[in-house]
Amino acid sequence: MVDTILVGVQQFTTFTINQSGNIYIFLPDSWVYTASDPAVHVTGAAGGNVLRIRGTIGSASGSDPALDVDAEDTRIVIEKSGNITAQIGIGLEDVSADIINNGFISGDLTGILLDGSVGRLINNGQIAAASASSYAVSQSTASGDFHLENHGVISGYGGLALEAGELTVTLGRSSRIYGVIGMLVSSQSGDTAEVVNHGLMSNAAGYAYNSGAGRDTFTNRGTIFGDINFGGGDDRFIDKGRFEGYISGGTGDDLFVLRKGILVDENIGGGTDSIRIGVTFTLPEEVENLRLTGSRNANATGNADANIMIGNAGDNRIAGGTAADTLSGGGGRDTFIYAKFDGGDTITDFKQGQDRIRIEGFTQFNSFADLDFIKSGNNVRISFADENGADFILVENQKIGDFDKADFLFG
Ligand SMILES: [Ca+2]
Ligand SMILES: [Ca+2]
Ligand SMILES: [Ca+2]
Repeated sequence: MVDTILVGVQQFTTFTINQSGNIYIFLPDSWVYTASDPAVHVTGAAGGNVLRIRGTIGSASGSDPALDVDAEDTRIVIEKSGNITAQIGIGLEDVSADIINNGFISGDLTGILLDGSVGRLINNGQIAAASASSYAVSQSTASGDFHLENHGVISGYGGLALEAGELTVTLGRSSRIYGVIGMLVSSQSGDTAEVVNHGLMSNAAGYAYNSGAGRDTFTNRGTIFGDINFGGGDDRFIDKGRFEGYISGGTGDDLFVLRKGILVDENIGGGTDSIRIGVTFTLPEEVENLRLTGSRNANATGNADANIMIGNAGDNRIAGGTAADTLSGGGGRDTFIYAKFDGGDTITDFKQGQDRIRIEGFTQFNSFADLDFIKSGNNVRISFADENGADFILVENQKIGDFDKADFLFG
């Protein structure tokens, strides 16, 4: 039998809940305020309670949370008039809980401490951390599944400090996350973090998102001011909004699907990384592969790595740069750029009468008559052996007789 208990207390001593399975409604004019002990303590034996906070809960100092929950399956609803202010606003340790905040939670150290706890946090109100280097929501030990949804304001030195486990975060249209660090994800190898941002992450001086060794999948449909560091793992960033910052994929094979050119800072040897983008783009160092998306006429330029470069349905200029690059134009009228000392490149889908090869930088090979064509299986190898034995273009699925001077540009 579930009892609904109306709590109208106004007291300076701890309000203790030690019975299970009830609904406690803290009335709007209720308050519990302590010096350092928990203001409201749900003891370990008192599982399955619902707390609806319409009044004020607070403590002045001390390491105990103002709302200290030691019981499993607690549902906490901070209603609009609800207000929690302390060193640590709400604290949960190794328990499962469901927290919905529509009110105001403020902690000097942290607004909500989810120490090893699993469950769900939905914020429609405000969660703030006051002091330097503190986070509004902090999960300080590894845990299992955790789902966080924000439609309100989360602010502090840092917004969210989470352990990944299996983390899903949804930041809605009205979500605002402010801080020097927006989200810190202390993930381990094998952890996953899935984040969708529809709102604003504003972290002008630091990281909007800074993750660890786990696998991150981050979709941005909102606005991000600040840098992103994905750390280890095969990470994926899909930008469909506005992103103003630097991005680093760290180790692993990372994929960035971008709307516009951004600053990419890949670690040396950070896996095989790929960028998909619909506009002219030059691969930054240590990003290997580039695919143009959509149908806009755009150019793709590689770097000193062996690149896989793929054009889109539009007319593309595709230049692999040095090392052994693999170039594909896709549809449209594409121009493949080959410069002296570029090494041996392969063109996979040359279309006669449609695509062209521009040859640059040679002194002796500057007309069609200067080119050497050698049959190589189903392919044709265009060689520049007179000048540099390492330079050639392998054009797949062609016959020597297919080529004429209209296929080439020089200079
Ligand atoms: Ca990575
Ligand atoms: Ca194309
Ligand atoms: Ca290259």
